This record gives sequence, C-alpha cells and structure tokens, in this order.
Amino acid sequence: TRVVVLAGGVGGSRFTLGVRAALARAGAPEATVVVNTGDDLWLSGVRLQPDIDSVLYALAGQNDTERGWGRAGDTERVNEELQAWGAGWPWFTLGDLDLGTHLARTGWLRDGLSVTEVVDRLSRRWPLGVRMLPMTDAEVDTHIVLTDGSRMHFQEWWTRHRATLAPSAFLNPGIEAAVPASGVLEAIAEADVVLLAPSNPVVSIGPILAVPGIREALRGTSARVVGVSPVIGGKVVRGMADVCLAAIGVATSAEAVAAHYGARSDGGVLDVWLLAEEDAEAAASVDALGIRAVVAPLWMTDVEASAALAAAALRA
Ligand code: GDP
Ligand code: FO1
Ligand code: CA
Repeated sequence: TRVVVLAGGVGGSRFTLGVRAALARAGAPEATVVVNTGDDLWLSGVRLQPDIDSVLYALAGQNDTERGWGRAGDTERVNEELQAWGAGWPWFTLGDLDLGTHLARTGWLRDGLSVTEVVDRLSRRWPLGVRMLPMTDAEVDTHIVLTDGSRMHFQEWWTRHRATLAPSAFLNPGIEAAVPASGVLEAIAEADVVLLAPSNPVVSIGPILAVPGIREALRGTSARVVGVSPVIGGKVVRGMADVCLAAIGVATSAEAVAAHYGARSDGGVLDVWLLAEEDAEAAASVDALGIRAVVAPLWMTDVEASAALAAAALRA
C-alpha cells in the first residue's frame, strides 16, 4: 500500500507515528508525509518551520512531548541572550538545540537549496521511517486578518494572543502563484490511500489544499482519500482550532468539518471520514453528504492508539 499523509504539527505528527507503525507491521513501504508550511516564519535572522520540525522531532523521538513543540531536554541560553538584546519576540522561545536546526536550515537556504532539499537534508540525521515533503517551496506564511482589519503573522496571533483576537480571514500571501513541492503531485497520483491527518482544518490542512494543484491532485487520484476528524464529541482535542473553524463559518463538529472538506463526488476531497464513537450519531448525515462515515476510536493517547487509528483509516 502506497500511503500519503497530509499533516500539520501536533495532531499530524501523532497520527504519522501511528501510520509508520501500522505500515511497518504490514510490511508496506514508507509513507510520504506532506507537511503544512503555513506556520513558517523568519525570526532573528533564522527560518523556522514549526510543523515540519514537530513532525521531524516526533518521528526522530526527539520531541518535547509535554510542551508539544521543540526538542526534548532543550535549554534556553541563547534565547536569554536574544531577550537581553531585545531581539526576536519576548513571547516566543527559541531553544538552544532547536536553534541548531534553524541555523542549519537557514544556512542551506542561503546556500541556494530549495525548501524541499532542506527538508530532505533534515530528514537524513535520524531514521524517520517516512518520506517528509513540505507542501511547497514558496514562502506562503499564514497571516491573520482581524475583525478591525489589522493583520499579523499566524505565530503572533497563535502564540502571543493564544487565538483570543477574533479573526476575520486567514491569508497565505503569494499562494496563488505557488506550486507544490517536487514529488507531492506524483506521490498523490501514485498513492493507494491519501490520509488527511486529524490536523487543524483551517491553518494546517487549509494551506496544503490551497497550494494550486494539490486539491486537483486529490480530486484526480485513483487513491481513496480518507480523512480523520480532529473533532471528538463536538470539541477539538487540544489547541484552538475551534476559533479557526468559527472564523470561516464551520461549526466545531465532526460532521461540519467533513462537510467543509466535501465529498469527492460533489466537488470536495473526501471519500471516507473517520469519526469518533462519541459522534456516531452524525454518521448518517456524513453518509448523506456522499462521504462514507466510519466510526473508529480517534484518541491518539499513545503510539499504540495512533497505530490502531491509522490501521482503521487504512482499512477504510
Ligand atoms: P498543530 O499544527 O500543532 O496545531 O497541529 P495539527 O494542526 O496537526 O493538529 C491540531 C489538531 O489535532 C487539533 O485541532 C486537535 O483537535 C487534533 N488532535 C490532537 N490530538 C488528537 C487526538 O488524539 N485525536 C484526534 N482525533 N485529534 C487530535
Ligand atoms: N509555541 C508557544 O506557545 N510558545 C513558544 O515560545 C513557541 C516557540 C516555538 C519555537 C519553534 C517552533 O517550531 C515552535 C514553537 N512553538 C511555540 C509552537 C508553535 O508556535 C505553534 O504551536 C505551532 O506553529 C502551531 O502549530
Ligand atoms: Ca501548525
């Protein structure tokens, strides 16, 4: 089975760990993971790729599982110096080990490597057991437009303001002219299954689908496209995705997110939608959208649970 996963950071990496385990047990080839780069930013002269790094560190077993971002056991000596200089953002921490990644990445970018080549280099240090691709090589950082018309980078809105300022729109400037990273369209076209991780539908999966060509590739592939709900029992499991959903007029329910992605038979991207036992009563209305609803345990509490979820998605 050739598998492609579309993923954001935390939900995306937990799910990808499960996919890796499930495929290894089945003796299937490594999955290709297409990661959101809308969270990326320049800060203190270095390029950060939070979702890429979350997936990288999680697959390498190097992630800080408590915080949900950055490296396990990291220290903040350089960050203290940056703060003393008044550089960077006082509400955004750059860990020492994490900064090593950013410096390596920024150096390679300045040497002229593409983002795809940089992600490939970052993938070589630890055996990840998946092929990781950025969604695009273009810089299309997500910006938030507030209801008063002012605008800020996604990271300022998310990390500094904890998504408490009401958004009116999410923009990825330049994305209309962006192209998918090398290998993305081919992987989708040649896949047997494409999995939409239970990631933030608006700011993680949204930017991936907004790269011209990716939505069309999902619509055209002979693979089954299977999505996993990030909403369980009418709540997002972790984080502030409900604020993002509300801003684009989508209710925080498994059914509404499925409708937002839409049925492939009806101009959308999904063939199958996995929803939690807690949401089983919504299965009939998901089926009515033209999307086959499959009830599964969606809690990714540990790798075993994630692997069971991934196996259910692959069976579906
Ligand atoms: P981020 O980039 O770090 O925000 O992470 P993602 O976009 O990949 O994923 C965030 C989403 O993951 C949130 O909206 C959560 O609802 C979802 N999520 C986190 N843990 C779980 C879980 O155990 N099960 C499911 N179904 N969704 C989860
Ligand atoms: N999130 C925080 O809440 N505070 C931070 O200081 C912070 C630093 C940081 C540094 C590198 C990185 O890759 C991620 C970091 N994050 C931090 C997480 C990140 O801002 C967001 O949670 C994600 O982009 C949303 O997916
Ligand atoms: Ca993210």
